[in-house]
Amino acid sequence: MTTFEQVPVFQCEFEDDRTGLSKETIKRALADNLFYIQGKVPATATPNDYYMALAYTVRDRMLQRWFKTTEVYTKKGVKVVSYLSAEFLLGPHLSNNLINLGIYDLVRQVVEESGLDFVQLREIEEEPGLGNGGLGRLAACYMDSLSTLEIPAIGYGIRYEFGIFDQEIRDGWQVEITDKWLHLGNPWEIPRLEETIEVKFGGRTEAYYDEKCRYRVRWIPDKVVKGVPYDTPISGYNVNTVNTLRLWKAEAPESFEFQAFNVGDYYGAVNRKVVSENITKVLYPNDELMKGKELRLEQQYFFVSCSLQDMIRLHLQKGESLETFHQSFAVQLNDTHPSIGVAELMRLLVDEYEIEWDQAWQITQNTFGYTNHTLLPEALEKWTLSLFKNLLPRHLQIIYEINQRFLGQVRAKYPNDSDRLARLSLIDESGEKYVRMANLASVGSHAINGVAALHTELLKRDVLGDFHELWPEKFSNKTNGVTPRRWIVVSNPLLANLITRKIGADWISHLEDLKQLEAFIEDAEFRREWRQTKQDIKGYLATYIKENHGIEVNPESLFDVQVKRLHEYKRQHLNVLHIITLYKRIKDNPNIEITPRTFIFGGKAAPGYFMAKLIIKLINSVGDVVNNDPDVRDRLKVVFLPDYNVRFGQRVYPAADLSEQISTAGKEASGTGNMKFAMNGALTIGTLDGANIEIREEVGEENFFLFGLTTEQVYELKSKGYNPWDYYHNNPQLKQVIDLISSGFFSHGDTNLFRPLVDSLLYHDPYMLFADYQSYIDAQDQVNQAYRDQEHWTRMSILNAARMGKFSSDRAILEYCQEIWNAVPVKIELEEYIQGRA
Ligand code: KOT
Repeated sequence: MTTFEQVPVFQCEFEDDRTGLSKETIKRALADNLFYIQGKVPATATPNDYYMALAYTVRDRMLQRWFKTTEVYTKKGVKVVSYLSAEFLLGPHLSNNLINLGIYDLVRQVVEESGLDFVQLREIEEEPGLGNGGLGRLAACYMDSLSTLEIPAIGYGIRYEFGIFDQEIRDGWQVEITDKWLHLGNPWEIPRLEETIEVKFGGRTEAYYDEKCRYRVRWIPDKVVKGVPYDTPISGYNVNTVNTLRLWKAEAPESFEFQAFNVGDYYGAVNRKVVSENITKVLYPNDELMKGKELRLEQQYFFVSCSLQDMIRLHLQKGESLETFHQSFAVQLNDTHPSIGVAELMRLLVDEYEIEWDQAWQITQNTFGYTNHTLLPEALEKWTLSLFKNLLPRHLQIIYEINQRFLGQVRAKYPNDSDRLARLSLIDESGEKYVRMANLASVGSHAINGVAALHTELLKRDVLGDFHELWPEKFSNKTNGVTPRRWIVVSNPLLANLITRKIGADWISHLEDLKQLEAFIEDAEFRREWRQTKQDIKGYLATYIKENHGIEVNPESLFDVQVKRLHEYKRQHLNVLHIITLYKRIKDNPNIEITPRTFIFGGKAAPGYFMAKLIIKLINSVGDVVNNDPDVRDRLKVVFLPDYNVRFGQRVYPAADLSEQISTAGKEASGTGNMKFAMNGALTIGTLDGANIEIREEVGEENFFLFGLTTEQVYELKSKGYNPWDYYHNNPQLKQVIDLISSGFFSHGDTNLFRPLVDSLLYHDPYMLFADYQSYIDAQDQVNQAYRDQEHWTRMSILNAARMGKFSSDRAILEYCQEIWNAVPVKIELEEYIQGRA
């Protein structure tokens, strides 16, 4: 059993079933919640009933802190960070809250003493998969750190009824299944029906003169939708702060139904309701791809308008005037998805609260910060003018006005530079006209940041180069981080305990303390324990794979893992080329000495992304051949684990020996999986891309397997004309591998199946796999060599974990607080009987 002796447990002087932490009280609370909330007695209760009772028991123990935290934030003078994100990829709440409250072992014990299976109950929780990947998971890590650092904060987003689809693999292909995460209820959220907000859509605008003869515009919408807030508590680790994640659900307002009923249009009324409620039905499953769908813009505007109106209400409730709005809220735009907020805040201030344009603009710019998460051109958001005008006619006028004033400034600074003007304009007029959301976010924010050092440099040079020239002072880098609570303590309790036994538990909220582990590097017993821990965890994963997927893997083999969304730039297919290379070596020389490896893949492809789906099929097809070839003698195994999600991440990061971070240099903005692996003692094979560069700097180049072209070399090669065909012809090994795929060897003789993939590589290879192939294979050969020396490998593994302090989301959030948000911690004090002796 895991123990966290050093983690303080909140204890109570005075106990009741709602807050008490004695074993007896928790036991009674479980029984009470089962009866009074689930309406069940043990004789009829299902495992889900017990899970629900357990979840309510834990939630009850957060409520006092949550209430107190919210109360303090309504006080004058407290600045609140408002994190606006279309995605929050939270993952399961139960274990995380138990750890943050310091009651994991206690509650587990009580559950087991009550004759229940704690692990079974824990696994019942449906994870809220309200995000696609990195961007949404980052938002979740940041919420954890904001609470842990006692920063007043609120996360605003969308309560999708269906989150990221569940993935099944049939005949090697991805099949998408609806994610019905709410089907058995969600005990972690509380609807706040009385704080519902109205959002307008469509219609037209009308100019008029007010009573003071001022020119004004009013918006006459043709649709109004209600936004109902659902609040989820976000606990901090070992502190009283419990912040709020407020997610909006769309509902149709009654008034519209009645109107329709009155004219006898029953169908129309119900249909309108359905259409309104569609807004928050489903998460768009495209990662890093912009699709100009109207419903997507509706989603964005819906949650942003609800959130800004909510903030204004809170600000006014404090008795403040709107002139000081930016002193109450620092609003961060998680990429451009919420960037319509710039126009919406202007509309609210100017149209609804009658503030003069210039002052409203000051407030707006002082309020917003903008984080960019990608350089991929296909991910940059833009909306056609016609779509925009139909849905948000007033916002389009406001954007024109912002643009006119902004371009006036640009013209004054750079006279006669029409090309620059065209690039900076909020409207793309090069062909069909578009609103450029990155330009709107950049103009409307006082701070713009990238998510890793290289990414920020490229942002300043390329995508936002003109903005950087104009306002260099707005730009800064905030390298991403991840929360060590979820990504070490919750997911890897064995390693967490080993570390805590050596250096105490402070590292959990001060990750730089992991440095202290370096003092034990010469301690053979410590190295043995470290190795044994990794081995045990690999054993658990091997059992899981056997039980759930029927594949036998050798826990002694090197676990080589690539888990992330499927995308050509992430180059899962380069990994496959390596597997085939090894396979070919075995086939050519069955007795060759080879380091046994298990290749583990996981990740979802956007449903409309054919090439990504074909790569999944290729992985599974190669796996079928390799796993069943007697010549291989189980020395290589390839498993694609379906439905990669946060929960599975928690299982796989701790078990990895090798972390695959092999994107084409300049394409991965940061990556955060790379951090989770290294924190858990995996070594990285990677390119000089995103945060890999900084990870390598921290862990030392001798503890990192580097390969591939640099960003500069990628540009150079592209500009002088890259020809993948030359690499194919000049590298016999590569040629053999590609020819084997083309020959139908992995597709039952079908030479057409993988042709689109092979042709794309041979004739275009936009992500330059062929250029990096040999360097990748050489680096993998070094990995094999290194893994044979287990003592040395263990040292490298320890050093990787020990040097990951920088990549805590606590460090990242502190930087945002100091350099962008101007936000400071606010201690939440509890009454004596709740505070107890903690
Ligand atoms: C998706 C659509 C539009 C714009 C950006 C995205 C996006 C970017 N989705 N995920 N990302 C990832 O964000 C992570 C957090 O910053 C990065 O670590 C990762 O490199 C991005 O790919």
